[in-house]
Amino acid sequence: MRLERCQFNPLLSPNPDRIWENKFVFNPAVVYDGDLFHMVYRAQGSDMVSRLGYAVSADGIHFNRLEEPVFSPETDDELYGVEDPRITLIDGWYYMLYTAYSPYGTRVSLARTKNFITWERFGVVIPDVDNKDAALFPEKISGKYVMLHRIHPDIWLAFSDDLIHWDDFVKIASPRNDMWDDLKIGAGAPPIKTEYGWLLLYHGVKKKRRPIYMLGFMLLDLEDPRKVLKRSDEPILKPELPWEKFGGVPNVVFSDAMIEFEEEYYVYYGAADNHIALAKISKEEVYKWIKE
Ligand code: BMA
Repeated sequence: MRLERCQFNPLLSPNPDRIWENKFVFNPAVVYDGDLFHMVYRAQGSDMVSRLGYAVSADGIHFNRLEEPVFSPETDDELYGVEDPRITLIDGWYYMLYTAYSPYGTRVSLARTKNFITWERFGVVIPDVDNKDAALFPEKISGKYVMLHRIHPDIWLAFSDDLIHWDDFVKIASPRNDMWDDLKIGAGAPPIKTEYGWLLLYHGVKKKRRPIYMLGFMLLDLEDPRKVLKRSDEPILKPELPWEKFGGVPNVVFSDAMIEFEEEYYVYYGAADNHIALAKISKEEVYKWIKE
């Protein structure tokens, strides 16, 4: 099972005319509202601070960007930047988990919006521990909101009544020796519900002198997402093209976004921490893997 790259890749590249995004654009969150594809992407410019830009598209391939970032560091926790957004629609709000990066480390933070331009900020929601790669499930499970997060090198869950206070941390998956994901793993996109379980796109990193970031799937139990039902033995996307192998950070495909569009899943990914690209797979192929 492999993702198929879009022929128009890369979809977005750094913009030399804009000081905040003239170096790198990568790792976007994307949501589809039934009409438009909304992209919130990570950008670095001359000062190397990560900010989030906004781009919109009618077909999921051709995106128009706003001139100014829509989300920039505001607090001491965000001194070095706001990174790697993942967006989930819950009760009419787009909730964004992102990494706040500062001299204190990396922290999972939360904000929400209805229009991608104005944001309500809640700040750090998992304090006191280096953490990243956080994503929300789109609905409550057994009466609780559920979050995926990453305490190095594993994928964890946390549970909450109000999306702000999180506890009951539990580790659900770890790197696997001698496999493609043997160094560390983290959630990719917010999970998508299927009749077979929660489909979770995740990234795995292979131990090498220069580590390689790749993508795979996990299937989590619908009622008890602590149970991992299945996991990719081989990566479904790995760095192969020149702009995936060479760039800001070489040998990286890294995703924060997978959406359902007609009969396919669209996976948006950052390539070499430098460009934004799209790869697709039919639902049928994924279901075949689930059932095999
Ligand atoms: C991770 C995150 C990602 C990045 C990846 C590869 O730790 O910082 O934003 O794409 O490393 O550099």
